[in-house]
Amino acid sequence: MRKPAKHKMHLEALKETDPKLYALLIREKERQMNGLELIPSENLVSQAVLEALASVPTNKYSEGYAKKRYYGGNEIIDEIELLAIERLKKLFNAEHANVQPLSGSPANMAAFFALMEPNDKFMALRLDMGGHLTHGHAVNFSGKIFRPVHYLLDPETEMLDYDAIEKLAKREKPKVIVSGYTAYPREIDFKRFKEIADDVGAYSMADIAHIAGLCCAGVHENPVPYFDVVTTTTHKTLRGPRGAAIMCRQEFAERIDRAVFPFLQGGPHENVIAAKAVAFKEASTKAFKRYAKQVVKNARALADELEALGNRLVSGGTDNHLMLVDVTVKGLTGKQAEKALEKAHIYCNKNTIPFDKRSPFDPSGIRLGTPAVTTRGMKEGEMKELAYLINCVLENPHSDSVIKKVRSSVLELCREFVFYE
Ligand code: DSN
Repeated sequence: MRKPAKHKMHLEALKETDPKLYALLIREKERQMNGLELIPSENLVSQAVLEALASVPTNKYSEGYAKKRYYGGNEIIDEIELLAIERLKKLFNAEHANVQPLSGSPANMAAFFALMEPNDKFMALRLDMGGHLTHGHAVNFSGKIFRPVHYLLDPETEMLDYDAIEKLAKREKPKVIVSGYTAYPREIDFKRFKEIADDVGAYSMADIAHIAGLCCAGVHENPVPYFDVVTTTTHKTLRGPRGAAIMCRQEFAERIDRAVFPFLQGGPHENVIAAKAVAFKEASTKAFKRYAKQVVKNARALADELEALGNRLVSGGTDNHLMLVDVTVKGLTGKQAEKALEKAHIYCNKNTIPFDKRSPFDPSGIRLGTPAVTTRGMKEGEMKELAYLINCVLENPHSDSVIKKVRSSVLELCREFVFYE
């Protein structure tokens, strides 16, 4: 893979009219370019995506759907939205797609309300095991309005235990079974999930927000063609603008569309939908398939090297774009590790590990991922170096001189792999 072309932010007018905000945006771009982004849910979008985001559909109200809007003047907006829908359907082999969800949480909320009534029971993985807040956490709508029954990971392997999930499903008879996670480093057997759901008469729902880019590139099993409903964000491995989408079988199309609008949302953000259309086109290219493969290769290289340097990886490694490192082995908490790495311009997030004895505010682990550094063009060699740098910080979190040395190596790498000019 060649190093990606350099991309630009166009801020000429802002520079004139609002120098204060202009300066902040430039500083944020510099921060992104002068650091290594290992938060697995973040990525770097192309200049074409940025241009579509900053385009005139932001001026337009278009409540409703193509040809059924509540405002006039939407004939071109209809074409933009239909283009995004057609591209997404083709990318994932979906029968129906809704590209209006503003973000991952509202997408999941719409899916839940399309499939369930308040108080209905559903199954999902618990947050501290790698699930998401919207998968039934007590502080979230999903745990307040519906009745979650959580499955857990196997305490020995720290992986999904499909036999235990099947047993629980047979006992609990949920209306929906949710698979797809926020912090699970292993491959998901979606076919098995579908069989379990069919067996107990539950709807199959997958939240592929994290792995969507891997699914459409054929690097991870794609559940869309045979699952009832699949939600995703568009800004993680899919490398599009911040937003979300829902795909489903035709029989759920009307329920999904009505749950997004008028039930949950108002006017869709059509400039973002235009940017989604750009990203879906990009994701259908051979170059994107190569990118997705490299994301996984890079994650494996980073995980292997971290392990070789004496770190403990949850489940012993990774099959996808992310990994969890149990930093208590190095005498640290997740919060301390995140902060020390941040000083060295290496960005990650503190994260619970399965059966964590610590609180989510200062858990035992950190979560690392390779989507953004792979977009910058880095490969296995750089991952090896990165593992060494991360390990230096984890072993010397209080040493200013070590952090300074690591930071200067990080800056050197960053200068070699510039993405935004
Ligand atoms: N915030 C996302 C993540 O970091 O995985 C999930 O919503």
